[in-house]
Amino acid sequence: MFCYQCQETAKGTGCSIKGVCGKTEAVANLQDLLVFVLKGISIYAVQARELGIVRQDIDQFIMESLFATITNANFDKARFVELIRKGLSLREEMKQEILKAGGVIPANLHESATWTAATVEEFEQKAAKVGVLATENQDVRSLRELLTYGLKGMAAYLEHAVTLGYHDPSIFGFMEKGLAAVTNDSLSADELVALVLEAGKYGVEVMALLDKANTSTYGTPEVTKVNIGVRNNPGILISGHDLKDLEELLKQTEGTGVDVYTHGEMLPAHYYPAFKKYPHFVGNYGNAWWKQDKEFDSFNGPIFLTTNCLIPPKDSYKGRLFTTGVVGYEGVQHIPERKNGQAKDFSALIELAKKCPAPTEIETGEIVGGFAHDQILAVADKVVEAVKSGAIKRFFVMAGCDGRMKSRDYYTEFAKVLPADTVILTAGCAKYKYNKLDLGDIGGIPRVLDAGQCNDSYSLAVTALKLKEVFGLEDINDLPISYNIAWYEQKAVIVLLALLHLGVKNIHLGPTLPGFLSPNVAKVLVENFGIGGITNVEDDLKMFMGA
Ligand code: FSO
Ligand code: SF4
Repeated sequence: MFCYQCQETAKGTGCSIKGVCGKTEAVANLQDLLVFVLKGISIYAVQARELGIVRQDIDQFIMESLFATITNANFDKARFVELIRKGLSLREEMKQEILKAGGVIPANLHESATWTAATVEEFEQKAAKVGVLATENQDVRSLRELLTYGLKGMAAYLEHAVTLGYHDPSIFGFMEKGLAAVTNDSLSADELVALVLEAGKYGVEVMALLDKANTSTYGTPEVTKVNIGVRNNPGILISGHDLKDLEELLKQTEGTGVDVYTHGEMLPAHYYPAFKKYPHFVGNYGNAWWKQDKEFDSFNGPIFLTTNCLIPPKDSYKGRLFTTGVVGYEGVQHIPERKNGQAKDFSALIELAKKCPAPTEIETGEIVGGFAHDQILAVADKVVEAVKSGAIKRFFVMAGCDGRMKSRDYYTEFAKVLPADTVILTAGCAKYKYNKLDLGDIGGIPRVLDAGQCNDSYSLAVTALKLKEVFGLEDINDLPISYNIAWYEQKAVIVLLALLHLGVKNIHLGPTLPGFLSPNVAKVLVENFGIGGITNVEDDLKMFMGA
């Protein structure tokens, strides 16, 4: 195996024996083979699109499969075998559609479009040969993987939008174009760079689509105080990012005496008007994903993982864990998909919850969030006034991810030393590094403004664009905003590419730069976009404040 798609990759260069995330060699290789098959399907899908043929089921298969290979989503070997089999059969269907429409299949297609096999042993043999290292030139490999990880992030955001009934064929089209392109040996480095930047354009579009899907379905997030303590009833803990799963769970638990709590990235669900009406939607339990091994234990009741952010479960709570959608883990109960528009069935979780003790309290109090773009725009006058009067000197976008590494304490320290006339704009689970510090407010504007999930990073871009307009600036980089972003997995990659597309420069990424950036690719990003890493709190603060 060789995987270097996330920030925690072994030694910053690549996991080659077992994933730091817990992914086994067998699963890592099968994920590579699945992506290989998706590239083959995409080669046909691109040709089919030119002939006016679009197969929505195949588009969605590609999207869901990419999502399943994101860090911490699925550890279940059997699931990948099943997806590879299905992929091979859909690839054949796509090819037949082209032939039926009078298309000619080109000779010398990439192997991903022609290789086939049926047994798990054959899959495993092939899987070991089609991974990241199959591309020998390290710069080409770096660009191909940067694009692929961007596409994985894009797939995750798109999946959430599609689940709520929001589609955009052009995003599927780009995803397939990108996957097909990474098999093309004749593309130059410049052409690959152009595709990476184009991914950023679709990154903005997919985030805008998701924003529309979420707000049209569940209302506009409101500034909200979220309880972080517990009650005495049994509870179900829901994590991941899928709001539709949450909606159905809240409906089905209503009146059962079972409370519902959020964990990790589900916290921002409390900001939506649609979910506030449920009195048994009690609060948020715990912190970011990586603390789940302790917090799932003390929660005492069933835990429901709707998307990525699963870590290999401890035996002490494995029997209380449920997955759904793209998430999976061998031996963990999986809630089947919706059929014919019917809601998922959560009765197993509810029955189990009734037999479990109430959660053990680990914290008390409240945290405040819900500063999505509409809320910030509602107080735009106040914000503009505060900037003009000098009460707010600078905004710091500190969105992104949290993670296990000790070096991430940097972000807590950085938040603590930021001058009192600065405001943090956040989204994603990075917020847990400072959302429980008492950083106060500036004339009623809290110093940490949480826009929501990493899925809501779009909100921060809208806020920046709006401020640029209000201040009458030509360039988004003339705003008093600095970007000190923490990354972990592939959704952060598409957010980064989206910000680059919007013209944002001088983004600092930490706690380490991606291991998949070769020195030359990193140089391109530094020279063209001023991308940088982090050093230490003191020096970085001086650098950001222009001292
Ligand atoms: Fe965090 Fe990143 Fe959103 Fe993750 S922002 S780390 S596993 O993406 O999912 O919460
Ligand atoms: Fe390693 Fe990250 Fe890949 Fe897991 S996802 S195998 S931790 S690089």
